[in-house]
Amino acid sequence: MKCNIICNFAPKNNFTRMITSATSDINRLTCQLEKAAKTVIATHFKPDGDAMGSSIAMYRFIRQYFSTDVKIVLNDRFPSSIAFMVNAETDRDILVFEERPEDTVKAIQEADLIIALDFNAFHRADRLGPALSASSAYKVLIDHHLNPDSGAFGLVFSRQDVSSASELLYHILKATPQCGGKAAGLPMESAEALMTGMTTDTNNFANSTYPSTLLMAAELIERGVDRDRIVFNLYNQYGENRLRLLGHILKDLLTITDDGVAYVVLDKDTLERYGIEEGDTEGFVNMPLSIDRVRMSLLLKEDKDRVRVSIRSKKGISANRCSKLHFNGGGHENAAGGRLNIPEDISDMSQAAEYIERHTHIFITEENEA
Ligand SMILES: [Mn+2]
Repeated sequence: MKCNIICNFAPKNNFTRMITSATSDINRLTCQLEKAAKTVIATHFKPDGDAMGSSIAMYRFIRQYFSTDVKIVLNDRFPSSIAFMVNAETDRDILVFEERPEDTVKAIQEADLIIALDFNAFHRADRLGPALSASSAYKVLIDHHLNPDSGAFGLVFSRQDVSSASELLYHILKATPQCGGKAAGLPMESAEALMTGMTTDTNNFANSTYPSTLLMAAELIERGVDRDRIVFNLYNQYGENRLRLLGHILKDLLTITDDGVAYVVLDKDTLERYGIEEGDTEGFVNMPLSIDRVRMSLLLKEDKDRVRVSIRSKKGISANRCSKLHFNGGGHENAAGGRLNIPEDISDMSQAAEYIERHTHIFITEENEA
């Protein structure tokens, strides 16, 4: 039986009611976990701190309280900068499509329960998308992006007034009968992973921080989470190359248009020259927003056959809308992702700057207010 329900929490910032008023949906989730023989946890491609944090938290929670077999499926491997979250035991249950395509697809096909975290539609799982869509498993979405593809799921928890999927999952797990409304009911690995995911999605409390976010942080610290260690692991463990590249970007690569659009294009050569891995450029796209006249910031990275785009904007400018209209993507109001396809959008990387300037000019002058 299918039941499409948008999880109806209480009004914004009323976190006490927010946690309790979705009881029936939460019961439905735990009931599915009790019934399931094989559960698959899925998240978006190029998994970041929130994607991995929420996935690992869900995984450890299931392992602690349910007997279902559980696997985490990824399109591609998580960056080494967040590998501290993944212990050896958890890693054995992670299937990466780019490394083991058949096993990964088989796990999805055999699952009778799929839990999708930190993405709003299956195509965001890239090459896992078709198998996830085709599966007849019961599907649950737990996400904080705009425009969830609700029709593709039996149960939907979708909120935009939370910092992260990790935060939303925290409130859900805490409210399960297993946790009994207490953070103490969470396995320690879940608690740590949720703190990590929330921290990366808020840029360490710099954005999207709500009362419910701070409540979560307080309760997790009380639960015993070593936040100092998490922050150290996230922000004090980079290689020298990252800061050297940042210097090069700020000195030579950053362009700011008359519309107040800052952009940086990182081609393969540059990324290789500095030995940049996935995760190393985390946070770079936010930096130009510190400049008074910059209203929107874009970071483009060449990646195999396409160009990945990150967009951040100040209040009043919709990164989500700009990405949807010009960069084949979307996300949140002030933080979105997208891509440029070669050769559909640009013939090669040398065209990227011109594309950005032309399209963001149209967007800023004509479409943002529409
Ligand atoms: Mn997220």
